This record gives sequence, C-alpha cells and structure tokens, in this order.
Amino acid sequence: MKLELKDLNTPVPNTWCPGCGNFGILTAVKQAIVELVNEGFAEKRQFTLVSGIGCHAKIYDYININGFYSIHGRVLPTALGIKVSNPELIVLGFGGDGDTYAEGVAHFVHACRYNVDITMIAHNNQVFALTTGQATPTTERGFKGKSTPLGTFEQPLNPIALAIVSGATFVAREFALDVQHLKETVKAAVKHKGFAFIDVLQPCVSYHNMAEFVRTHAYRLEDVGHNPRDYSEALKKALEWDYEYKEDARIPLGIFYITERETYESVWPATRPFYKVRREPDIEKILAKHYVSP
Ligand SMILES: Cc1ncc(C[n+]2csc(CCOP(=O)(O)OP(=O)(O)O)c2C)c(N)n1
Ligand code: SF4
Repeated sequence: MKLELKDLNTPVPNTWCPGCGNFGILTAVKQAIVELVNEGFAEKRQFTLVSGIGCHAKIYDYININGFYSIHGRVLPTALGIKVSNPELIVLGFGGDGDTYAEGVAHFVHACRYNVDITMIAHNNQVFALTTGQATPTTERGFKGKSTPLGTFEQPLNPIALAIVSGATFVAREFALDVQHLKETVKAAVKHKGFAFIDVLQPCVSYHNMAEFVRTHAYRLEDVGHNPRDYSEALKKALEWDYEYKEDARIPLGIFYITERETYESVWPATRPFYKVRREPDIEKILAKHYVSP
C-alpha cells in the first residue's frame, strides 16, 4: 500500500506563525519521506527524527514518525547515539541556527569529521526565534535585536565552509520557500552514505524575514555547471556568500560538495545493532570468573 502525505500528519495543532518558513521545511521533508518509501528506498518505520529546542524543534510534533525531542544544541550527539545503536534506522536531525551553530557547534564540527551516516537539516533563520529574536552566529552585521539593540557587530559564521573543511561528505544550502528543490535535496541527503548537511535559509516572519532578499539574490549551483565533486570549487562557492545583506550579494543554492569515505558506524569496532544483542547474563559464568571466596 502506498504511503500518503496524510499518513504523516499528527493531531497536534500547529503553533508556528502564519507564513513561517518552517512550513516549507515540514512539507518538503514529508514529501521526501513519502517518495523515499514509495520508491522502495526504505520503510516508514526506519525514519527517526531528532530535534533540538526552538521553533524548528516543533517539527517533532508535526511528523508522524519515530523521534526524540532532545535539548538545545544536542541534536547531533543524540542522532549519533541512535544511529550507532541501530544502523538500520534513517536518522534525520533538525536544529535551529542557534541550536546548531552556537551551543551545538562543537558537535557539528565533530559530526562532520566522524562522517556518521545521518542527515542534518539546519533551519537557519539567522536568529534565536523561540526566545523572540536575539542574534545567533549566522546573524548579519547591523541586525538590531533584543540582545543587540545597537546592532550586531561580529562577522557571521559560514556553516557551509565550516562543514566542508570539517569533513562533511554532503553539503548543501536550500531555501525553505522553494519546496520542490528542498525536497529533492533532502532525498539526495538521505540516500547519501555519510554525514549529509543542509543549511536551509528559513524566513522567520516575526524576527528575521529575509525571504525577499534571498529571492532576489539567489541562484542555483546546477545552473552554472558547478561540479560538487571538486573540493576546491565547493569551498570557493561556499565562500561566495558571507551571510551578510549586501546589494551585490550572490547566494548559491543547491549541493556544494559530495564525496564518499567510510562512515563512523561502519568502522567503530563496537557498532552492531544493540537491540539484537542478547542481554541475559550467565550468572554461573560471571561467578566462576569473578567470585573470590572469603
Ligand atoms: C541548554 C539550553 N540553552 C538555552 C536554552 C534557551 N533557548 C530555548 S529556545 C532558544 C532559541 C532557539 O533558537 P534556534 O536554535 O535558532 O531555533 P529557532 O527558535 O530559531 O527555530 C534558546 C536559546 C535552552 N532551552 N536550553
Ligand atoms: S517566531 Fe519565527 S521561526 Fe518561530 S514560528 Fe514565528 S515565524 Fe517561525
């Protein structure tokens, strides 16, 4: 029987602001799961999501798959734990830009380095949204928010470049309001064996709405013949936009980089599906080995 989009609905009322870019991400991810299941790539029961804390994290409530609502900044270690415990699962991580690039940035760097076979989707609205609009590491200079009334003055972090140099094997940027391209990239990321990272520019209509700027300054990497297998070219393209809002900015969207190398769970000596391990201890054997009579 074919999986339908409505099979992924939940009864939980959606509390995102009307017009929030998170709706685009939700739709694209649901469509990607439906298509991957119906194309025979995986079964619905294999999909497992992990969220952080923030507006993005409510996605946990809105998709009817197994999941773990984790804590702020800790999406990736949770996702890694699930994957190594049961490599048969397809693990999707969802974090905010605050979540992923501030408190969680060390986990992000090491997940790229480890090349664990999971997909990480960062809802990058360039602001801490749930806490009502403070600057994050990807906020552009000059942004006036509650924590920076005089304007943010630090240079933004470039997560695409960081992912590439840290060893991620699939690196992409998408726009939350372009659901079709986002869906295709999510499918490609899930099919990729290794750490797949998508930085999704997600307009926050309440605290940081960059929708118009992205629409007028973005272009697609595949339209300019970009070769995602070329490391130097990928890095060059990654550095093309610095997450600032300059008149002459050009924002590349699509897949920057793809390569293959061994995954974390394929080489970690202890990895095996732990749920298959017999846990009944043989008390006689343990006593024979460790018991010393008084
Ligand atoms: C360990 C911890 N640190 C900080 C917070 C406070 N906090 C809750 S939501 C949030 C902002 C989330 O921003 P982001 O990750 O960018 O997600 P968004 O709300 O923009 O989707 C923060 C800082 C928390 N709940 N737990
Ligand atoms: S505050 Fe921003 S990110 Fe949060 S639901 Fe509203 S529009 Fe979306």
